[in-house]
Amino acid sequence: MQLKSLMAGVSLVTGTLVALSGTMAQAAPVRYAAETSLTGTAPSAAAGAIYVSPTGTDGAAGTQSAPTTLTSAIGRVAAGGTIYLRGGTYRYASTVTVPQTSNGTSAARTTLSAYPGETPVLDFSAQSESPSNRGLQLFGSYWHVYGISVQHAGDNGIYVGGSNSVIERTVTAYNRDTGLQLGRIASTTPSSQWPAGNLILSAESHDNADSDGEDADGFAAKLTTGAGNVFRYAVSHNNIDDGWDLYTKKDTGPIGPVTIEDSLSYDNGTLSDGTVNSNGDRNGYKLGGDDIAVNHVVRRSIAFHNGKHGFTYNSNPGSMAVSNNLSIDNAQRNYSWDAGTSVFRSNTSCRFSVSGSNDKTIGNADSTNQFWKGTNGSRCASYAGALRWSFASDGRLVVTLGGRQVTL
Ligand SMILES: [Ca+2]
Ligand SMILES: [Ca+2]
Ligand SMILES: [Ca+2]
Ligand SMILES: [Ca+2]
Repeated sequence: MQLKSLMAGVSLVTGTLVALSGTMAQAAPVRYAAETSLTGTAPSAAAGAIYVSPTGTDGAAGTQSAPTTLTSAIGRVAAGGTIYLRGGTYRYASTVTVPQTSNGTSAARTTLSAYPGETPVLDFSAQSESPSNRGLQLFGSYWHVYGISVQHAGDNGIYVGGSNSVIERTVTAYNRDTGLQLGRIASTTPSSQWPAGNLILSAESHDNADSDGEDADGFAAKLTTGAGNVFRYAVSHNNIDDGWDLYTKKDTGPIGPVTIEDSLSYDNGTLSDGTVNSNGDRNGYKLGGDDIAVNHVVRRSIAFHNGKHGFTYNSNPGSMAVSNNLSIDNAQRNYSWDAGTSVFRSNTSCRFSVSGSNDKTIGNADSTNQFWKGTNGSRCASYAGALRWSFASDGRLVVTLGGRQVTL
């Protein structure tokens, strides 16, 4: 039932999002299969790989014919080695951790990948909702995680505490805190060792929800993250709190600058089944906290039909570079900045069916922007209609509005 419900949810959200009504059209689960066909940037078959299957055993050799378990494979993989997860559902009651001592190198990341053409799903339904019940914890550095779904964890689905890893084509869904979150390994971890230089690539995060509705975002690099973390071609939707959250707090100090590019955030604040929690913040991209300046970069990204603001500075008074973004029909402001010295270039704001509020920006905004102050600018004519998206075989995010491909 768990797999079935994930498949149903994924097929639903990969269908058509009708802009005017918010109704999702039905669609066969075709894209889910295509998305994990691994024909694009997937790691190629590696000699000496360790094979893992849902029916593997700890003591098995880890060959194709004698697969082992994920936890055993993590314990024995060499730096730069490869673990293949065969398709199917892996049920865990305890967190799976890649320890801080397990590192690849910049020349050869250690790979944890779906076996080509297959879909491994790590399911943590057996966990209760608790901060100590994360799904997959990546504390090692220089890893490449590819093509894995993590669902129903009692806290984050995937938590990245290490640095310089690539997290690609993952799907984090129905977890009871943020789907994919970056943060320090322990409360004693110094800020010099906060996770840095990670790339979240062609990843999807949806329907994550905590019971009080306050914390579960799609993606978060917040509170205790270092410099150089990048989200590219990432899609966050139907999470109970925000699509992205870059919150920073006085008691832990500023996080490092984050880059979000070529990404999509839609319908956050409302789960796919229609659930809304009044505690949810519901922003597409929440870019700050506690009046702390951090100079994030947000470019070529789309906020669509989120329950509060599309892009919000959220009290970040820094100099963010905000360029070539598109924000449509978010419930309050499409762009919301009340302070700071951010630089805005070539951003577009449109309203077709949600009245909302006028955009507000403080900082350096020139005439290349078309903000919404009661009327649509000329560029909006190209952006009317239903939202659809998919990942191209090379991992690029392809978004269409009204059947027209969006190029920002
Ligand atoms: Ca948590
Ligand atoms: Ca919140
Ligand atoms: Ca909570
Ligand atoms: Ca949040």
